Amino acid sequence: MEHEGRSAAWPGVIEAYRRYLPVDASTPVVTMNEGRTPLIAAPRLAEVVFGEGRVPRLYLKFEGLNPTGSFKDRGMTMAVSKAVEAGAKGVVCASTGNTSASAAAYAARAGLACLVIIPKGAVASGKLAQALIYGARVLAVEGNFDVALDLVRGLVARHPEITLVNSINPYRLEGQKTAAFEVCDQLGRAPDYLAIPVGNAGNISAYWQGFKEYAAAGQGGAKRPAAGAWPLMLGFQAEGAAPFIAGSFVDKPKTLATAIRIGHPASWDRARRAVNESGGRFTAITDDEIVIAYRLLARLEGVFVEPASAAPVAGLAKLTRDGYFAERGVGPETAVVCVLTGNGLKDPNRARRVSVAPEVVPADLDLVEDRAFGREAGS
Ligand code: AN7
Repeated sequence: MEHEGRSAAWPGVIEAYRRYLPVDASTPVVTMNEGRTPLIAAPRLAEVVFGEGRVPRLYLKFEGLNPTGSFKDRGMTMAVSKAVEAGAKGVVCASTGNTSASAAAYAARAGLACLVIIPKGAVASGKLAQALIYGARVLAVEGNFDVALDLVRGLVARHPEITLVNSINPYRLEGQKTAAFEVCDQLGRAPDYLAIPVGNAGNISAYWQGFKEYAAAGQGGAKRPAAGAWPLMLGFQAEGAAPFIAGSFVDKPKTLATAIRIGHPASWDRARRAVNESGGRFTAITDDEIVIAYRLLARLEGVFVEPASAAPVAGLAKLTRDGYFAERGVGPETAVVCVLTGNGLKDPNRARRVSVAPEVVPADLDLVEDRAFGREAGS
């Protein structure tokens, strides 16, 4: 590990990667010790996703284990620290849910007010619960995320004392790029492929920036001189909310993966550049494919994510079916990292809806045995 906190408790991403970040000794660091999420080997899932034959090594970067349950905390520690440094009175964001949960938590810790604008009825229950309990003021607008983000831009134009903490705030991506550093540190090199869901397109842009900066600093590529020092970037969107695949903005985005129900991605140019420069691609998958991947992650690897985070797993399976990996000669020496952006507990209703409800049984040993082991027992 390259970070300076190696022998002490993990200090959070700003202290761990301070030399790569726009902070100095006077920046008040607002942290919940986010980052250092596990990179989990997933051989059982890999067999199913990549099929028989030359199966690459699949790793899951489980960002759902951050303090508020998503990757947003990496960017929020930076954005809120810089807001405090600049003397902001509060922070504001539009959100499909995770940004608001993270902003509300870091604002609480910093003693700042937090205002959140969400699309009414389109935020998973756990995320809304978080924003509320952390003490944010939450306004639900009749409109989608893109409408909410426009409103927030208008608000900060009128109230410069409030800092916008969506990913158009450059400090957000600075923080989020540390995930790419960690992947390189954990793997001992840059992966060959990086699979990631794409909504507002900040995260794919941040990873790409991170891989390039780490390579430029001599990190992440040293053990693999023959290959590139960065991965091919594979961005995945839900079919009903896939502006990058359509090549233009989508006005009425639709998908059950509410986190990525976004039609006008703010980081449009940066994300396209990440994919083009790396030689990767954008791919759309259906909601049905997302749900299959969502269940497979849980059943084969014990990893419970929210639906948006299953999108890249669904996408890797689709690319395999389309012959993408066979053409490229992947095998056991190939490392594929899949970014699992959010925790499954964010959206418990979805998990229940795609599962068999528990059976009610009388408290009787014979009856319980019968139900559990008898002919009627479920699979
Ligand atoms: C779990 O919270 O946009 O492409 O407002 O919550 O960087 O936007 C969330 C996005 C992927 C997409 N996975 O990341 C918000 C918000 C999860 C997410 C994305 C989001 P970006």
